[in-house]
Amino acid sequence: MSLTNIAPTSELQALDAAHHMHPFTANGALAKKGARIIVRADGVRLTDSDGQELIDGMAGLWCVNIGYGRTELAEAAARQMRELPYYNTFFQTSHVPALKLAAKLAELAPGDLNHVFFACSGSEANDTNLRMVRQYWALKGQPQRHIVISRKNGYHGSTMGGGSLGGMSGMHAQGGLPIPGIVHIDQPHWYLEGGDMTPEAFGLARAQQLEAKILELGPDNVAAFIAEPVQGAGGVIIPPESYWPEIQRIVDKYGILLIADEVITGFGRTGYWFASEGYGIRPHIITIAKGLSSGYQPIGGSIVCDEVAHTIAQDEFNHGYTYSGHPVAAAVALENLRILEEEGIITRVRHETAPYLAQAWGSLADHPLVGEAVSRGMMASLALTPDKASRARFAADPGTVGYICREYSFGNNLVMRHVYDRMIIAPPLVITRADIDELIARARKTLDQTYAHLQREGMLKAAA
Ligand code: PXG
Repeated sequence: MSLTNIAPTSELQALDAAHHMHPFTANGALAKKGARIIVRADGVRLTDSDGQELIDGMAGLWCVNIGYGRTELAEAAARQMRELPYYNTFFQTSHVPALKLAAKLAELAPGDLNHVFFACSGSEANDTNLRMVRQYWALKGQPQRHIVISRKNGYHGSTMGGGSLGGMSGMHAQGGLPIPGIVHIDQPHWYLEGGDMTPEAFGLARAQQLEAKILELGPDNVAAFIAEPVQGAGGVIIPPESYWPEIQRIVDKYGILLIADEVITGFGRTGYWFASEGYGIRPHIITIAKGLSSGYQPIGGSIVCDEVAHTIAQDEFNHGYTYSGHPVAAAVALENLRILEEEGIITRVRHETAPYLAQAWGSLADHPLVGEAVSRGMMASLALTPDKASRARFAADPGTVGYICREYSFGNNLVMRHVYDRMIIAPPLVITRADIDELIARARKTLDQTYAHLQREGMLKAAA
Protein backbone atom coordinates (compact mmCIF):
# COMPACT_ATOMS: atom_id res chain seq x y z
CA MET A 1 0.00 0.00 0.00
CA SER A 2 1.39 3.35 -1.01
CA LEU A 3 1.34 6.41 1.22
CA THR A 4 -1.00 8.16 -1.20
CA ASN A 5 -3.21 5.19 -2.06
CA ILE A 6 -5.54 5.99 0.80
CA ALA A 7 -8.92 5.11 -0.66
CA PRO A 8 -10.56 3.23 -3.52
CA THR A 9 -9.87 4.73 -6.95
CA SER A 10 -13.45 5.94 -7.36
CA GLU A 11 -13.22 7.99 -4.16
CA LEU A 12 -9.90 9.52 -5.21
CA GLN A 13 -11.35 10.36 -8.61
CA ALA A 14 -14.38 11.99 -7.04
CA LEU A 15 -12.20 14.14 -4.78
CA ASP A 16 -10.02 15.06 -7.75
CA ALA A 17 -13.03 16.01 -9.87
CA ALA A 18 -14.54 18.10 -7.09
CA HIS A 19 -11.49 20.19 -6.21
CA HIS A 20 -8.52 19.79 -8.52
CA MET A 21 -8.21 21.98 -11.64
CA HIS A 22 -5.88 20.18 -14.08
CA PRO A 23 -3.55 22.02 -16.49
CA PHE A 24 -4.29 21.83 -20.23
CA THR A 25 -7.41 19.79 -19.56
CA ALA A 26 -11.13 20.13 -20.26
CA ASN A 27 -11.93 19.58 -16.60
CA GLY A 28 -15.64 18.99 -17.15
CA ALA A 29 -14.98 16.06 -19.47
CA LEU A 30 -12.27 14.67 -17.19
CA ALA A 31 -14.59 14.86 -14.19
CA LYS A 32 -17.05 12.56 -15.97
CA LYS A 33 -14.39 10.08 -16.99
CA GLY A 34 -12.17 10.15 -13.87
CA ALA A 35 -8.43 10.71 -13.88
CA ARG A 36 -6.01 7.82 -13.86
CA ILE A 37 -4.28 8.12 -10.52
CA ILE A 38 -0.59 7.33 -10.31
CA VAL A 39 0.53 6.22 -6.89
CA ARG A 40 4.18 5.21 -7.24
CA ALA A 41 6.95 4.60 -9.73
CA ASP A 42 10.25 2.85 -10.16
CA GLY A 43 12.74 2.99 -13.02
CA VAL A 44 10.67 3.53 -16.18
CA ARG A 45 7.42 2.13 -14.76
CA LEU A 46 4.44 3.74 -13.05
CA THR A 47 1.83 2.05 -10.89
CA ASP A 48 -1.74 3.35 -10.78
CA SER A 49 -4.28 3.16 -7.97
CA ASP A 50 -5.72 -0.06 -9.41
CA GLY A 51 -2.30 -1.71 -9.29
CA GLN A 52 -1.78 -1.56 -13.08
CA GLU A 53 1.81 -1.07 -14.21
CA LEU A 54 2.52 1.31 -17.10
CA ILE A 55 5.66 2.01 -19.12
CA ASP A 56 6.21 5.73 -18.81
CA GLY A 57 7.06 6.64 -22.39
CA MET A 58 7.06 10.34 -21.50
CA ALA A 59 9.44 10.41 -18.48
CA GLY A 60 6.70 12.16 -16.53
CA LEU A 61 6.45 15.33 -18.59
CA TRP A 62 9.79 15.01 -20.42
CA CYS A 63 11.69 15.36 -17.16
CA VAL A 64 12.46 12.18 -15.23
CA ASN A 65 15.74 11.66 -17.05
CA ILE A 66 17.38 9.34 -14.48
CA GLY A 67 14.17 7.37 -13.94
CA TYR A 68 12.06 6.99 -10.81
CA GLY A 69 13.02 5.65 -7.44
CA ARG A 70 16.52 7.07 -6.96
CA THR A 71 16.69 7.29 -3.19
CA GLU A 72 19.97 9.27 -3.38
CA LEU A 73 17.89 12.28 -4.43
CA ALA A 74 15.46 11.80 -1.55
CA GLU A 75 18.41 11.64 0.81
CA ALA A 76 20.01 14.76 -0.66
CA ALA A 77 16.72 16.60 -0.12
CA ALA A 78 16.35 15.38 3.47
CA ARG A 79 19.97 16.27 4.30
CA GLN A 80 19.54 19.77 2.90
CA MET A 81 16.20 20.29 4.64
CA ARG A 82 17.77 19.46 7.96
CA GLU A 83 20.74 21.74 7.41
CA LEU A 84 19.23 24.75 5.65
CA PRO A 85 15.70 24.27 4.28
CA TYR A 86 15.48 27.75 2.85
CA TYR A 87 17.36 30.92 2.40
CA ASN A 88 17.14 33.57 -0.28
CA THR A 89 19.80 34.78 -2.68
CA PHE A 90 18.49 38.34 -3.02
CA PHE A 91 20.14 40.73 -0.58
CA GLN A 92 23.85 40.07 -0.92
CA THR A 93 23.60 36.56 0.50
CA SER A 94 24.24 33.17 -1.03
CA HIS A 95 24.20 29.54 0.03
CA VAL A 96 26.23 26.48 -0.82
CA PRO A 97 23.76 24.45 -2.95
CA ALA A 98 22.99 27.39 -5.27
CA LEU A 99 26.59 28.44 -5.79
CA LYS A 100 27.77 24.86 -6.26
CA LEU A 101 25.01 24.16 -8.78
CA ALA A 102 25.78 27.36 -10.71
CA ALA A 103 29.46 26.39 -10.87
CA LYS A 104 28.61 22.84 -11.99
CA LEU A 105 26.31 24.12 -14.74
CA ALA A 106 29.01 26.52 -15.92
CA GLU A 107 31.35 23.52 -16.19
CA LEU A 108 28.84 21.41 -18.14
CA ALA A 109 27.50 24.11 -20.48
CA PRO A 110 29.28 24.77 -23.77
CA GLY A 111 31.42 27.80 -24.61
CA ASP A 112 31.44 30.75 -22.24
CA LEU A 113 28.01 30.05 -20.77
CA ASN A 114 29.38 30.56 -17.27
CA HIS A 115 26.60 32.25 -15.27
CA VAL A 116 23.26 31.03 -13.97
CA PHE A 117 20.08 32.87 -13.00
CA PHE A 118 17.79 30.45 -11.18
CA ALA A 119 14.01 30.06 -11.47
CA CYS A 120 11.59 27.36 -10.38
CA SER A 121 10.41 26.31 -13.84
CA GLY A 122 11.05 26.68 -17.53
CA SER A 123 8.27 29.26 -17.86
CA GLU A 124 9.81 31.45 -15.20
CA ALA A 125 13.24 31.07 -16.76
CA ASN A 126 11.93 32.25 -20.12
CA ASP A 127 10.27 35.23 -18.43
CA THR A 128 13.71 35.98 -16.99
CA ASN A 129 15.22 35.69 -20.47
CA LEU A 130 12.71 38.09 -21.98
CA ARG A 131 13.51 40.77 -19.42
CA MET A 132 17.23 40.01 -19.43
CA VAL A 133 17.77 40.38 -23.19
CA ARG A 134 15.84 43.67 -23.24
CA GLN A 135 17.80 44.96 -20.23
CA TYR A 136 21.02 43.86 -21.94
CA TRP A 137 20.29 46.01 -24.99
CA ALA A 138 19.14 48.92 -22.82
CA LEU A 139 22.48 48.82 -21.00
CA LYS A 140 24.20 48.72 -24.39
CA GLY A 141 22.48 52.01 -25.24
CA GLN A 142 20.01 50.39 -27.64
CA PRO A 143 16.73 50.31 -25.70
CA GLN A 144 14.75 50.18 -28.95
CA ARG A 145 16.08 46.66 -29.51
CA HIS A 146 13.24 44.97 -27.69
CA ILE A 147 11.53 42.60 -30.15
CA VAL A 148 11.99 38.89 -29.61
CA ILE A 149 11.39 36.58 -32.55
CA SER A 150 10.04 33.12 -31.87
CA ARG A 151 8.24 30.39 -33.80
CA LYS A 152 4.72 29.19 -34.37
CA ASN A 153 4.07 25.88 -32.60
CA GLY A 154 7.08 26.47 -30.35
CA TYR A 155 6.54 25.98 -26.62
CA HIS A 156 8.22 28.17 -24.02
CA GLY A 157 5.88 27.90 -21.04
CA SER A 158 2.55 29.03 -19.68
CA THR A 159 3.27 32.35 -17.93
CA MET A 160 2.37 35.55 -19.77
CA GLY A 161 5.93 35.81 -21.07
CA GLY A 162 6.45 32.12 -21.75
CA GLY A 163 3.04 31.69 -23.38
CA SER A 164 3.68 34.73 -25.58
CA LEU A 165 7.12 33.52 -26.63
CA GLY A 166 5.54 30.19 -27.48
CA GLY A 167 3.59 29.99 -30.69
CA MET A 168 0.69 27.78 -29.65
CA SER A 169 -2.46 29.09 -31.30
CA GLY A 170 -4.67 27.45 -28.67
CA MET A 171 -2.84 29.38 -25.96
CA HIS A 172 -2.85 32.68 -27.84
CA ALA A 173 -6.61 32.36 -28.18
CA GLN A 174 -7.03 32.66 -24.41
CA GLY A 175 -6.14 35.36 -21.91
CA GLY A 176 -4.80 38.12 -24.15
CA LEU A 177 -1.61 36.58 -25.53
CA PRO A 178 0.84 37.32 -26.97
CA ILE A 179 2.05 40.39 -25.07
CA PRO A 180 3.57 43.12 -27.30
CA GLY A 181 7.06 42.91 -28.73
CA ILE A 182 7.05 39.24 -29.66
CA VAL A 183 6.66 38.03 -33.25
CA HIS A 184 6.52 34.53 -34.66
CA ILE A 185 7.91 32.94 -37.80
CA ASP A 186 7.03 29.51 -39.23
CA GLN A 187 8.38 26.25 -37.81
CA PRO A 188 10.72 23.83 -39.63
CA HIS A 189 8.06 21.11 -39.78
CA TRP A 190 8.91 19.44 -43.07
CA TYR A 191 6.47 16.53 -42.80
CA LEU A 192 3.36 18.73 -42.51
CA GLU A 193 4.44 21.92 -44.20
CA GLY A 194 7.28 20.97 -46.57
CA GLY A 195 5.08 20.25 -49.60
CA ASP A 196 7.21 19.12 -52.55
CA MET A 197 10.45 20.59 -51.22
CA THR A 198 13.29 18.37 -50.05
CA PRO A 199 13.82 18.52 -46.29
CA GLU A 200 17.15 20.31 -46.84
CA ALA A 201 15.69 23.03 -49.09
CA PHE A 202 12.73 23.43 -46.75
CA GLY A 203 14.99 23.74 -43.69
CA LEU A 204 16.94 26.51 -45.39
CA ALA A 205 13.78 28.31 -46.47
CA ARG A 206 12.32 28.21 -42.96
CA ALA A 207 15.59 29.49 -41.44
CA GLN A 208 15.67 32.30 -43.99
CA GLN A 209 12.30 33.48 -42.69
CA LEU A 210 14.29 34.70 -39.70
CA GLU A 211 16.43 36.93 -41.91
CA ALA A 212 13.36 38.23 -43.74
CA LYS A 213 11.64 39.01 -40.43
CA ILE A 214 14.74 40.78 -39.07
CA LEU A 215 14.91 42.94 -42.20
CA GLU A 216 11.18 43.68 -42.05
CA LEU A 217 11.37 44.78 -38.40
CA GLY A 218 14.69 46.57 -38.81
CA PRO A 219 17.77 44.78 -37.46
CA ASP A 220 18.26 47.51 -34.84
CA ASN A 221 14.91 46.67 -33.26
CA VAL A 222 15.48 42.95 -32.72
CA ALA A 223 16.80 41.77 -29.35
CA ALA A 224 16.82 38.01 -29.69
CA PHE A 225 15.62 34.85 -31.36
CA ILE A 226 14.38 32.02 -29.14
CA ALA A 227 13.79 28.42 -30.20
CA GLU A 228 13.88 24.84 -29.02
CA PRO A 229 16.65 22.87 -30.79
CA VAL A 230 14.04 20.14 -31.30
CA GLN A 231 10.40 21.16 -30.71
CA GLY A 232 9.02 19.01 -27.92
CA ALA A 233 5.45 19.95 -27.02
CA GLY A 234 4.89 20.87 -30.68
CA GLY A 235 5.18 17.17 -31.54
CA VAL A 236 8.89 16.21 -31.48
CA ILE A 237 9.61 18.12 -34.66
CA ILE A 238 13.20 17.42 -35.68
CA PRO A 239 14.42 20.19 -37.98
CA PRO A 240 16.18 19.32 -41.26
CA GLU A 241 19.98 19.33 -40.89
CA SER A 242 20.18 22.53 -42.94
CA TYR A 243 18.12 24.55 -40.46
CA TRP A 244 20.36 25.31 -37.48
CA PRO A 245 23.55 26.23 -39.38
CA GLU A 246 21.53 28.79 -41.35
CA ILE A 247 19.93 30.19 -38.17
CA GLN A 248 23.40 30.52 -36.64
CA ARG A 249 24.65 32.37 -39.73
CA ILE A 250 21.74 34.81 -39.52
CA VAL A 251 21.98 35.59 -35.79
CA ASP A 252 25.74 36.12 -36.22
CA LYS A 253 25.23 38.41 -39.21
CA TYR A 254 22.77 40.71 -37.40
CA GLY A 255 24.33 40.43 -33.94
CA ILE A 256 21.11 39.39 -32.24
CA LEU A 257 21.06 37.20 -29.17
CA LEU A 258 20.24 33.51 -29.55
CA ILE A 259 18.29 31.79 -26.78
CA ALA A 260 18.21 27.99 -27.00
CA ASP A 261 15.30 26.71 -24.95
CA GLU A 262 16.68 23.38 -23.75
CA VAL A 263 14.05 22.72 -21.09
CA ILE A 264 13.33 19.41 -22.82
CA THR A 265 16.50 18.84 -24.86
CA GLY A 266 18.95 19.52 -22.00
CA PHE A 267 20.58 17.04 -19.65
CA GLY A 268 21.02 14.17 -22.02
CA ARG A 269 17.70 14.00 -23.84
CA THR A 270 19.44 14.14 -27.25
CA GLY A 271 22.57 12.26 -26.19
CA TYR A 272 24.51 15.39 -25.23
CA TRP A 273 24.41 17.50 -22.09
CA PHE A 274 22.84 20.12 -24.34
CA ALA A 275 21.36 19.67 -27.81
CA SER A 276 23.14 22.89 -28.84
CA GLU A 277 26.36 20.85 -28.85
CA GLY A 278 24.90 18.21 -31.16
CA TYR A 279 23.62 20.87 -33.57
CA GLY A 280 26.79 22.97 -33.35
CA ILE A 281 24.93 26.11 -32.29
CA ARG A 282 26.30 28.80 -29.99
CA PRO A 283 23.48 30.28 -27.90
CA HIS A 284 24.01 33.30 -25.64
CA ILE A 285 21.47 31.91 -23.19
CA ILE A 286 20.24 28.36 -22.57
CA THR A 287 16.91 27.85 -20.78
CA ILE A 288 16.91 24.87 -18.42
CA ALA A 289 14.42 23.07 -16.14
CA LYS A 290 12.92 19.53 -16.15
CA GLY A 291 15.94 17.18 -16.50
CA LEU A 292 18.06 19.53 -14.35
CA SER A 293 16.58 17.76 -11.32
CA SER A 294 15.01 14.86 -13.26
CA GLY A 295 11.75 16.39 -12.03
CA TYR A 296 12.42 15.38 -8.41
CA GLN A 297 12.25 19.07 -7.43
CA PRO A 298 10.90 22.11 -9.29
CA ILE A 299 13.89 24.07 -10.54
CA GLY A 300 14.85 25.90 -13.72
CA GLY A 301 17.09 28.67 -14.84
CA SER A 302 19.01 30.53 -17.52
CA ILE A 303 22.64 29.74 -18.29
CA VAL A 304 24.08 33.00 -19.56
CA CYS A 305 27.25 33.83 -21.53
CA ASP A 306 30.01 36.10 -20.21
CA GLU A 307 29.10 39.07 -22.40
CA VAL A 308 25.43 39.18 -21.38
CA ALA A 309 26.11 38.39 -17.71
CA HIS A 310 28.87 41.02 -17.42
CA THR A 311 26.65 43.64 -19.04
CA ILE A 312 23.66 42.80 -16.82
CA ALA A 313 25.99 43.05 -13.81
CA GLN A 314 26.56 46.76 -14.50
CA ASP A 315 23.25 47.66 -12.88
CA GLU A 316 20.65 46.21 -10.54
CA PHE A 317 18.53 43.66 -12.44
CA ASN A 318 15.12 44.11 -10.82
CA HIS A 319 14.01 40.54 -11.19
CA GLY A 320 13.94 37.33 -9.15
CA TYR A 321 11.80 34.70 -7.48
CA THR A 322 11.48 33.86 -3.77
CA TYR A 323 12.69 30.39 -4.60
CA SER A 324 15.44 31.29 -7.11
CA GLY A 325 18.14 28.72 -6.40
CA HIS A 326 16.10 27.07 -3.63
CA PRO A 327 18.61 25.10 -1.53
CA VAL A 328 16.65 21.83 -1.47
CA ALA A 329 15.97 21.94 -5.20
CA ALA A 330 19.60 22.86 -5.90
CA ALA A 331 20.92 20.04 -3.69
CA VAL A 332 18.68 17.56 -5.49
CA ALA A 333 19.77 18.90 -8.90
CA LEU A 334 23.42 18.49 -7.92
CA GLU A 335 22.82 14.88 -6.94
CA ASN A 336 20.96 14.30 -10.21
CA LEU A 337 23.85 15.73 -12.23
CA ARG A 338 26.29 13.56 -10.29
CA ILE A 339 24.28 10.46 -11.20
CA LEU A 340 23.96 11.46 -14.86
CA GLU A 341 27.70 12.04 -15.04
CA GLU A 342 29.13 9.23 -12.90
CA GLU A 343 26.87 6.53 -14.32
CA GLY A 344 27.65 7.57 -17.89
CA ILE A 345 23.94 7.80 -18.67
CA ILE A 346 24.27 10.41 -21.42
CA THR A 347 27.13 8.60 -23.14
CA ARG A 348 25.07 5.42 -23.09
CA VAL A 349 22.14 7.25 -24.66
CA ARG A 350 24.33 8.67 -27.41
CA HIS A 351 26.18 5.48 -28.33
CA GLU A 352 23.82 2.70 -27.35
CA THR A 353 20.18 3.23 -26.47
CA ALA A 354 19.39 6.13 -28.80
CA PRO A 355 20.66 4.26 -31.89
CA TYR A 356 18.70 1.23 -30.68
CA LEU A 357 15.54 3.30 -30.21
CA ALA A 358 16.04 4.94 -33.62
CA GLN A 359 16.09 1.55 -35.29
CA ALA A 360 13.23 0.07 -33.24
CA TRP A 361 10.98 3.15 -33.48
CA GLY A 362 11.93 3.54 -37.16
CA SER A 363 10.59 0.03 -37.79
CA LEU A 364 7.08 1.35 -37.04
CA ALA A 365 7.29 3.27 -40.33
CA ASP A 366 6.20 0.08 -42.13
CA HIS A 367 2.79 0.26 -40.42
CA PRO A 368 -0.04 1.28 -42.80
CA LEU A 369 -1.04 4.12 -40.47
CA VAL A 370 2.42 5.66 -40.13
CA GLY A 371 3.68 8.37 -42.48
CA GLU A 372 7.06 8.80 -40.79
CA ALA A 373 8.73 7.57 -37.60
CA VAL A 374 11.68 9.68 -36.48
CA SER A 375 13.80 10.21 -33.39
CA ARG A 376 16.65 12.24 -32.01
CA GLY A 377 18.26 10.84 -28.88
CA MET A 378 15.52 9.78 -26.50
CA MET A 379 12.70 11.71 -28.12
CA ALA A 380 10.68 10.27 -30.96
CA SER A 381 7.53 10.88 -32.94
CA LEU A 382 5.43 9.33 -35.63
CA ALA A 383 2.91 10.85 -37.97
CA LEU A 384 -0.44 9.10 -38.35
CA THR A 385 -1.85 9.30 -41.85
CA PRO A 386 -4.65 7.81 -43.96
CA ASP A 387 -2.26 7.76 -46.94
CA LYS A 388 1.47 7.20 -46.51
CA ALA A 389 2.49 8.19 -50.02
CA SER A 390 1.02 11.68 -49.96
CA ARG A 391 1.61 12.46 -46.24
CA ALA A 392 -2.14 13.18 -46.16
CA ARG A 393 -4.01 14.50 -43.15
CA PHE A 394 -7.18 12.86 -41.92
CA ALA A 395 -10.58 14.21 -42.91
CA ALA A 396 -11.49 14.26 -39.21
CA ASP A 397 -10.48 17.33 -37.20
CA PRO A 398 -6.75 17.39 -36.41
CA GLY A 399 -6.13 15.49 -33.18
CA THR A 400 -9.21 13.26 -33.42
CA VAL A 401 -7.23 10.23 -34.58
CA GLY A 402 -4.28 11.05 -32.32
CA TYR A 403 -6.61 11.06 -29.34
CA ILE A 404 -8.07 7.68 -30.29
CA CYS A 405 -4.56 6.28 -30.60
CA ARG A 406 -3.54 7.78 -27.24
CA GLU A 407 -6.54 6.12 -25.58
CA TYR A 408 -5.55 2.70 -26.96
CA SER A 409 -2.00 3.30 -25.81
CA PHE A 410 -3.14 4.11 -22.27
CA GLY A 411 -5.26 0.96 -22.38
CA ASN A 412 -2.14 -1.00 -23.31
CA ASN A 413 -0.35 0.45 -20.29
CA LEU A 414 1.96 2.60 -22.36
CA VAL A 415 2.12 6.34 -21.74
CA MET A 416 2.49 7.64 -25.31
CA ARG A 417 1.16 11.13 -26.00
CA HIS A 418 -0.43 12.70 -29.04
CA VAL A 419 0.05 16.17 -30.43
CA TYR A 420 -2.71 16.54 -32.98
CA ASP A 421 -2.19 13.38 -35.09
CA ARG A 422 1.46 12.84 -34.12
CA MET A 423 2.32 10.28 -31.48
CA ILE A 424 5.29 11.10 -29.30
CA ILE A 425 7.53 9.50 -26.70
CA ALA A 426 10.44 10.73 -24.56
CA PRO A 427 11.19 7.93 -22.08
CA PRO A 428 13.57 8.12 -19.12
CA LEU A 429 17.18 8.05 -20.32
CA VAL A 430 17.82 4.90 -18.30
CA ILE A 431 15.45 2.84 -20.43
CA THR A 432 17.07 -0.47 -21.42
CA ARG A 433 16.95 -2.31 -24.74
CA ALA A 434 14.52 -4.82 -23.25
CA ASP A 435 12.25 -1.98 -22.07
CA ILE A 436 12.46 -0.40 -25.53
CA ASP A 437 11.40 -3.72 -27.10
CA GLU A 438 8.39 -3.83 -24.79
CA LEU A 439 7.53 -0.19 -25.50
CA ILE A 440 7.66 -0.79 -29.25
CA ALA A 441 5.53 -3.94 -28.99
CA ARG A 442 2.86 -1.98 -27.10
CA ALA A 443 3.09 0.90 -29.57
CA ARG A 444 2.64 -1.50 -32.51
CA LYS A 445 -0.36 -3.14 -30.86
CA THR A 446 -1.77 0.35 -30.26
CA LEU A 447 -1.34 1.22 -33.94
CA ASP A 448 -3.05 -2.02 -34.99
CA GLN A 449 -6.01 -1.30 -32.71
CA THR A 450 -6.23 2.28 -33.94
CA TYR A 451 -6.12 1.13 -37.56
CA ALA A 452 -8.89 -1.41 -36.97
CA HIS A 453 -10.94 1.25 -35.16
CA LEU A 454 -10.57 3.72 -38.04
CA GLN A 455 -11.51 1.03 -40.56
CA ARG A 456 -14.55 0.10 -38.52
CA GLU A 457 -15.68 3.72 -38.20
CA GLY A 458 -14.91 4.65 -41.82
CA MET A 459 -12.32 7.17 -40.67
CA LEU A 460 -9.42 6.22 -42.92
CA LYS A 461 -10.24 9.17 -45.12
CA ALA A 462 -7.89 11.92 -46.22
CA ALA A 463 -8.77 15.59 -45.88
CA ALA A 464 -9.75 17.19 -49.16
N1 PXG B 1 10.30 25.48 -22.56
C1 PXG B 1 10.13 24.27 -23.11
C2 PXG B 1 10.89 23.91 -24.34
C3 PXG B 1 9.24 23.36 -22.53
O1 PXG B 1 9.04 22.17 -23.09
C4 PXG B 1 8.77 25.02 -20.83
C5 PXG B 1 9.66 25.86 -21.45
C6 PXG B 1 8.08 25.49 -19.60
O2 PXG B 1 8.55 24.81 -18.50
P1 PXG B 1 7.63 24.69 -17.18
O3 PXG B 1 8.59 24.08 -16.20
O4 PXG B 1 7.25 26.05 -16.80
O5 PXG B 1 6.46 23.85 -17.54
C7 PXG B 1 8.55 23.74 -21.36
C8 PXG B 1 7.57 22.83 -20.69
C9 PXG B 1 3.49 19.01 -23.19
C10 PXG B 1 4.05 19.90 -22.14
O6 PXG B 1 2.26 18.94 -23.29
C11 PXG B 1 5.33 20.38 -22.26
C12 PXG B 1 5.84 21.24 -21.29
C13 PXG B 1 5.07 21.58 -20.20
C14 PXG B 1 3.76 21.09 -20.09
C15 PXG B 1 3.24 20.25 -21.06
O7 PXG B 1 4.25 18.40 -23.92
N2 PXG B 1 7.09 21.76 -21.48
